[in-house]
Amino acid sequence: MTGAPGHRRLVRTGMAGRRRKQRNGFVLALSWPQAMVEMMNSNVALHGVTVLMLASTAGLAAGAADPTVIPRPAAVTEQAGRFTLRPGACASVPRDATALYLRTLSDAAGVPLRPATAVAPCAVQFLPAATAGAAQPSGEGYHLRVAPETAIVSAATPAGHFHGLQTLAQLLRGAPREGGGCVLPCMEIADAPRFGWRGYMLDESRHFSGKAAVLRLLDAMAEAKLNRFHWHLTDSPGWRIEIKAYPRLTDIGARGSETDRRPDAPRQFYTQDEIRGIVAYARERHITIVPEIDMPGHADAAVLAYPELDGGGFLQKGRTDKWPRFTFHPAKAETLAFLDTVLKEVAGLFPDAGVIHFGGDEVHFGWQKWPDLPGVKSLMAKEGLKDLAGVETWFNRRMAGVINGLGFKTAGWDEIAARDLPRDKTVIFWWRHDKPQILRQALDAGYPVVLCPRRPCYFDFVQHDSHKVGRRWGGFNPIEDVYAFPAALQLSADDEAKVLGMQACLWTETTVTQERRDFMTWPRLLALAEAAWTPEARKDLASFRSRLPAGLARLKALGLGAFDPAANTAEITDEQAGKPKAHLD
Ligand code: TNX
Repeated sequence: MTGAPGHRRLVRTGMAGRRRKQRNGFVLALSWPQAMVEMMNSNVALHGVTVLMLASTAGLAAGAADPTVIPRPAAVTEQAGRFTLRPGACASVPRDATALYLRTLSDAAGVPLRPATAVAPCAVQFLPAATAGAAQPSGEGYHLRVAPETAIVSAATPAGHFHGLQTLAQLLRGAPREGGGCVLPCMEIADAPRFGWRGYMLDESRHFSGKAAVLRLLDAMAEAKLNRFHWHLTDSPGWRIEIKAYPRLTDIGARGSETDRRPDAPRQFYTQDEIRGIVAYARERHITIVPEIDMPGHADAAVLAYPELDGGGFLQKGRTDKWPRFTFHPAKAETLAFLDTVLKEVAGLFPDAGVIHFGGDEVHFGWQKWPDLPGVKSLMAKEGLKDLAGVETWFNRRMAGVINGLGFKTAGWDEIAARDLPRDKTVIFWWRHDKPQILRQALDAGYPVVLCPRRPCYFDFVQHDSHKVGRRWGGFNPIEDVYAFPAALQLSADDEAKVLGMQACLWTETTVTQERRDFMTWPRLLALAEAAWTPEARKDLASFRSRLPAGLARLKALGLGAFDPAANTAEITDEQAGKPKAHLD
């Protein structure tokens, strides 16, 4: 392991480092022992992982210095020499994921590989962290050493190995071919994420994506090292998850969508078997799926199926189809028993989720009828609740208790920041970008927070000023804003420690077709992935732009359409995607 001497400058990440400007775009060659010394001296730790930032004033070969990897690795060191992955080479990969690892590497390199059999060292090796030398990767971090004879990924966890696999695969995909082999410049990468929660939320209710699209999405997310898929499975237009105890939820509640209100519209939902399969598929790719069952608002579909749960709603702009049954009756024994049972089945389907999201958003839009509901009146008297917000708080606490009792943390939209829920068992999703005081309140109260403010994290907002379809709210969400996030929040070190991470949310009111959902998602989700993974001081928009063409080509190969901001490609609207006219009775 030798680094090119004589032209080294170390830029540290961490709170102090983040404020320091990187004066050039190159990545420094630095040997690990020296890196270690610097690291020990610097005493900078970020989320328990020490990350080095290396920069150089020397002109290094671009291929190794800024490899075409998204998200950009925390530290890259160019080394002398070349590594060639030849057809039939052996790869020693994690035993429980042999097929996935071999397929990923073979496909990326375009050469067949074979699993390790003999004692002789393989060309590609996945090893425990202890073999990585002094600077040990931990958690989701990994080291990748591409040497003349071997490419070695070391990590302390299966997730770390998996992220290293994705980096190596991206390098191989972009590598030149020579004599049937795939050639990489030698280098070392030391990488670890800035945030532990790097996510994407998909609204399945307004318009349904379905299993094939979700699996494709999970593949692309895994390649970008995203690790949370927040699955918004219920909302007013449709209930999308089979619940065995309540079959009408899917017999009735799963019919139609935001743009198809026919009572005999086809049912669109995930069976429990499909969900188990998708959860397993995600788990293999180190993505945790966090299910959301929205309550007590956004409940029309469930209430349509079980009218006895009705807590009333409102009519939107005089229309009769939106949303007269917006809330669950918050104080009725039947509602509580129903939700308890639903949550129990959900908990069984997502055993590793850690968190169940119970929504909690926008309840006040539809609670006008609550004061007239007999159960609500008696609950208020019995519990001494002064107003409807008090009823909402009582309901939130009641349901959070159930979720916690099932062994999960509760997640909710930022409305629940005022509910005084247990700090160690509650995660707040800050979404109202125009209410920074709510983020402040949540952080000051000691809640862990996922950042997903409408601007720039809602992908139903348009991404280019010329685009006609989609939301705007004092602006829109171009890829540059996604990439820069969350710098504008100027999080202190204390704040950042409480921030779990960030996610994009695709609400699907204005995305009827999969083509349009993909168009709104990509490549902004690559920008979000880099923003969530790469240390702030290593983020570089020009570098990201230079790596984006490879990212777009890969999305295409995965069957995912995308906007190309550099070429300003045509907007995909549902009409262009060939969607038949919406059915609005
Ligand atoms: C607000 S975000 C909502 C969603 C909508 C979205 C549209 C949130 C917690 N509630 O129900 O789909 O805006 O941008």
